[in-house]
Amino acid sequence: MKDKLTKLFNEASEALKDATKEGQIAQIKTEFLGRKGKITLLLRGLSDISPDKRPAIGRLANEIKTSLEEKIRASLASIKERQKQERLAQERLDITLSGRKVSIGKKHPVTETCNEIVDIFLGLGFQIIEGPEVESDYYNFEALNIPKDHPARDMHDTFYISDEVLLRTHTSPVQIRVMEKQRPPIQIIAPGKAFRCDSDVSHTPMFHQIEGLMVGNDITFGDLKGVLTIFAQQMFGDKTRLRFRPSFFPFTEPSAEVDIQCVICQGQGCRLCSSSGWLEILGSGMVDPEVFKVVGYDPDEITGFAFGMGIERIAMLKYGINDIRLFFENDMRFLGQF
Ligand code: 2NL
Repeated sequence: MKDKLTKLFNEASEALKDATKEGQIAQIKTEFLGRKGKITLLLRGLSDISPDKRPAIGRLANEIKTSLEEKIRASLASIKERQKQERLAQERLDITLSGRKVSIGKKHPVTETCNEIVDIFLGLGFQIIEGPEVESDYYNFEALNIPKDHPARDMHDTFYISDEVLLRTHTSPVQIRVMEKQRPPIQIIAPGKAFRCDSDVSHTPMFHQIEGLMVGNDITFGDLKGVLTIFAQQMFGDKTRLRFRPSFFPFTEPSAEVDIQCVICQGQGCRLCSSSGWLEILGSGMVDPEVFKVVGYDPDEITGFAFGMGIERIAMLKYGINDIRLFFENDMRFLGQF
C-alpha cells in the first residue's frame, strides 16, 4: 500500500509538471483526490490493513494528500502568474513615444474682420441688428426705391424662392424693418450674409456685408464723412487718406463711393490698385427721401446717411488676398495663415 501511495504521488507530480492550463490541473485533482480519485479509492482499502501498520500508512496517506494539494495550489498559482505576464507583455505601452499634436481651431478670417468692423462702430455708438436672410421682394427692393426694371431684380442677379420671396441681396432690408418700427434717432449696423447670382475672383454667390444707418434731425454729409473717416483710419491705420467719389445708388442721394489710398503702394500705383493708387472700400450716401417716405418719416424733417461694405473685400485688402473664393474653400493651408 505504501509503495502504491508513493507511486500515485509521483504519477500525480509528473502530471502536474506537464500541465499548462487551469483545466488540466482541475482534471489531475479529480483523477487523484476526487471522490472516485485513485488515491481516495486506494485508501478505502485501509481497513484491510493490519491494525498495527494502519497508523503509519494513515500518516503517510495524509502527508501525501497534503503535499499533493500544496503542489496543485502552486501549479495553479504559477499558471496564473504566467498568464498575467503574457497579458502584460501584450498590453505593453511605449510611454516614451511623443504625443500627437492637438491643433487648436481659430476664427475664420471673415469672422475676424467682421468682428473688427463691428467693434469700431460699437465704439461710435452704433447698435448691432440682425434680420432674415430670406426676404420679400418688398423689403429687399421695393422699399429701397429699386425700380422694377433695375438689373439687380433680374433672375440672373438674384436668387428667387418664388415671385415675391428671395435671398436678400444686401442687409438693407434689416434697416428698413428697424425704421418701420422705431422713430429717429437711429444709429445701427446690420452685419450678415447676402446672396447674389455671381461668381468670379471678386464675387461669390454668398458673401458677407455690413450696412450702417444713422438717422436724425440734423444728420449731414459731414457726419457721413466724419464717421467713415474714423472707421477707415481705425481699420487701416490712422494715417490712411480717404477719397469720396460721386456715385449713384437708388436708395441714396447724393451717393459717394469711398476709396482709401492703396495699402500696398501708398498711392504710387501698383497691381493691387490697378495703378490708380486708390482702393474702393465701401458705398455710401444720404438716405433718399423716397426711402424715408416708405417708412413713414417726413423727409423735410428727417435726414440720415447710410453705407454698405463687403466684409470679404475689406479682408482681402487687409490681408492682400487676390481671390475671394479662397475664403470659402476651407483649405487649412490657407486658413492656417491667419
Ligand atoms: C455698396 C453700397 C450701400 C446703402 C448701402 C442703405 C440702406 C438703407 C437706406 C439707404 Cl435702409 N441706404 N444702404 C447705402 C449706400 C450704399 O452699399 O457698395 N455695398 C457693398
